[in-house]
Order: sequence, then C-alpha cells, then structure tokens
Amino acid sequence: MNTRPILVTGFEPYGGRRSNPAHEVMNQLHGRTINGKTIVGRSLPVSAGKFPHIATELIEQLNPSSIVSLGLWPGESLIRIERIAVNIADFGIPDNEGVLAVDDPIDPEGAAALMSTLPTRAIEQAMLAEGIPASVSATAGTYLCNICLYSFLMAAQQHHEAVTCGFIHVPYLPEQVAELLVEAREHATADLQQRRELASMELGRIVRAVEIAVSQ
Ligand code: PCA
Repeated sequence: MNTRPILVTGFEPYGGRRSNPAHEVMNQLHGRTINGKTIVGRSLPVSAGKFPHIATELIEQLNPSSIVSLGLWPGESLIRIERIAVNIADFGIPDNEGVLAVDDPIDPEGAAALMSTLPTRAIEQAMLAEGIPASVSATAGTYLCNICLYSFLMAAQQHHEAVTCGFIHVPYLPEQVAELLVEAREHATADLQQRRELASMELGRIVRAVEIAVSQ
C-alpha cells in the first residue's frame, strides 16, 4: 500500500544567526520511518514573499497525511506546541529578503485565526511523560512561523485529502547559547550582556520531542 508521508519542515537560519535548530532537527528526521510512515524533511525560507505559495506547492507535491513545521523561538526553555495561527504579519526584524511587514493581514479575505489540527494536548502530555519540558502555546508570534502555520492550514483546507497541520517552536541548542556568550564578551555590548534569552535544549531531546509529535 502506498502510505502518505509525514512532512517535517524546518526554517533556515535568520536574524543574523549561523544556524537554526529547527533546520537541524528536520535534517535528522528526513528519510526516517516512524510508525510505518516515511518522514520527508523540507527546508523553508524565512521569506514572507514565498508564502502561501510554498505551502500549497508542498502539499500538492508530497500529499502528506500530516505536517509538523519547526521553528526557533529564541530564549524559550520549553518545546512550544502552537495551537493557533493568527491572520497578522507584524515583524520585529526583517525577513531574509529584507521585508519588514507591519500590521499586514496574511490573507485579507481569510479567517482572523486558524487552529492547529494536530492533537496539541495529547502531544504535550506524551512529551511530558517522557520528561521533555513542553507546553501548548497560545501564540506562534506574528513573524514567519505564524505565517507558515496559517498558510499550511489554509492550503490543507483546499486539498482533496485530509491533512493535519501543526507547528512546534524549539529552543536554542546549547552550542548556540555558548556562541552568543562568546559574542557578548567580544563585542561587550550592553544589550547582549543583559540578554536573558539564554535557555537551550540538547538536539537529541528536541529530535525525540518531534518524533513524539509525529507519532500522535
Ligand atoms: N523562527 C521564526 C521564523 C523562523 C524561525 O525559525 C519565528 O518564530 O517566526
């Protein structure tokens, strides 16, 4: 039987960072089989102009039964299982193409908000049962990760087969925080010195968290 794959997406680095843990986790899962389903990993650009087109295209090309998208939430100490995407693009920093959206709707005709169709609470409970700090989250922000979730949920509504979609925000890796601390010392800038965005989680634990999410 030809089973539909699970699509795991990971955003490329952004905001001047050299890496994105979301991308590394996606790479680790790409090609694996979990519960009889093949995981297909895809990189996503941090570019508002590429959405919603890229979401529609991936759903049409791959016909996944489920989509779990991943992004970094700098400073977060937990795995955040996003429950909602809002119809707003309002960026704190430009995207990788220099676009700075301010108070824009993602889709002027679209619903104010769309709910994740993954079983968010069950995923949270399963992660907690394995000792992984995780929480259902009520905001994916108003940057690219929110656009991504909103776009996949919209595209899934148009697809001819059912597709469940959700988004997971992950913390920095410990190596990234170490790098930030080195930079803070080198540049001696007040904002970096006083940063409290220094929480992190080991790559293996984040990968396990996403395995749990795709198994639910
Ligand atoms: N995090 C950003 C965009 C890409 C990423 O990994 C966000 O939270 O919107």
